[in-house]
Amino acid sequence: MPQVVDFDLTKLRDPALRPIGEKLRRGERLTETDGVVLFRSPDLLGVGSMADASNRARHGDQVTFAANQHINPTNICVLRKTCVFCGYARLPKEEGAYRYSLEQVMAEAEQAANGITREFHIVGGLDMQTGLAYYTTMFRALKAKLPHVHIKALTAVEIAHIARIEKMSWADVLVALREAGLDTMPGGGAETFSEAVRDEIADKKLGGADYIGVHRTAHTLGIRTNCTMLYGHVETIEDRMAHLKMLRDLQDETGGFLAYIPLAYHPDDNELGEKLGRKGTSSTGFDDLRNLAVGRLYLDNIEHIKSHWIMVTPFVTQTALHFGVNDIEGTVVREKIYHAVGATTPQGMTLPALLSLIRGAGKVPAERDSFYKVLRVFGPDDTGEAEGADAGAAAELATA
Ligand code: V47
Ligand code: SF4
Repeated sequence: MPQVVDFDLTKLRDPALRPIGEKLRRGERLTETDGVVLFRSPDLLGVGSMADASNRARHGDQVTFAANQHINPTNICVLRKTCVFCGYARLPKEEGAYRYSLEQVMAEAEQAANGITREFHIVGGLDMQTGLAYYTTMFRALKAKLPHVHIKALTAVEIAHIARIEKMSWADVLVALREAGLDTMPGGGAETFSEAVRDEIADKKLGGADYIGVHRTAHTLGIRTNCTMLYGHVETIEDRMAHLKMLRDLQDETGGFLAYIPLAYHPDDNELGEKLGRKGTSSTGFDDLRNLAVGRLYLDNIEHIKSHWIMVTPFVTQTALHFGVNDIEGTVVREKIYHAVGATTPQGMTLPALLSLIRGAGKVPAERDSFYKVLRVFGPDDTGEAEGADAGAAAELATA
């Protein structure tokens, strides 16, 4: 919910931002029109300083991260030809197509057996062969082997896909997955909700209203989720704001979103990038920072704004800590989706690297669990070395 933010209006060079700064000072909610002004203003520092003030009012100088590991069990996807922005998916017989057996998933997860990982982030393609049983078996096996590890799995699009091939309702699929071990859901698959945009970049994908519908169902069942927006492709500023409005409205209704993560479009090795002639030109740092700042200011009912360093580089993520961001993607271990479309960032980050990134911005690092409970705050000289039995994942990471 909006809160009164003690903000110094003299920081704003663009007069168009002044009414927005005044609203912040009165604790008033921003409108979609305000959002358009924020996106269009040349005064990025003005926008950022408002987002920073709002973020500090909630989180002070603390920046959180989780020790997580991505697992992408299959890249086989029925939408391979129609999600033209995706470079990760393959048709079943295409070169590079893969589908992990349970043993392969467990082998990848074993990397976590040394105690590093607290969360698995599991997402993949819409594969006709991976129905409900594939995932319930996987989640049960993971929980049996590593009961302490949180399972954040399956986007709304994957839930709807499983429901369709199993002829079940979204709710029944979610209940079955939860019984097998699913704890929360990631926010992927949202792209940009505008129908015109979807027609151009993902015309067969679950629409915006249904993405919201699956998340509403999850929230109603008590399953918390994240939300995202893919930006920097063919969408307009108005499309972005209409998308954010749908997210904010659902959050008003359910309060089920934990975090918002804007995702920067990568144009390499996908049909859309070629069509747009954008090879090698990802989003700009300017736009990355602005998307995060607008997320913080407009989505006043979503507590956590996360920067995904894999997509926008660790350098932009570090700067974003002064543009409204209080949470950064964690250790990851191995990332496939963005590295299929031109991401040149590392596939994982060690604890010392994360700590120095956060401290380098003058912030205080803290490890969190998947529900954002802070597990450990790192003091200025804390290297993450173990401090007794409870030092946990972070300590192990320091030596990894
Ligand atoms: O929905 C696909 C995106 C998303 C490209 O919830 C692309 O904590 C850029 O949602 N360029 C999946 N992006 C990943 C995701 C996510 C990531 C990190 C954290 C969380 C969370 C969620 O990846 C897809 C799609 O929007 N994607 N292709 C591309 N060419
Ligand atoms: Fe499949 Fe997701 Fe890629 Fe679309 S974005 S082709 S649904 S893996």
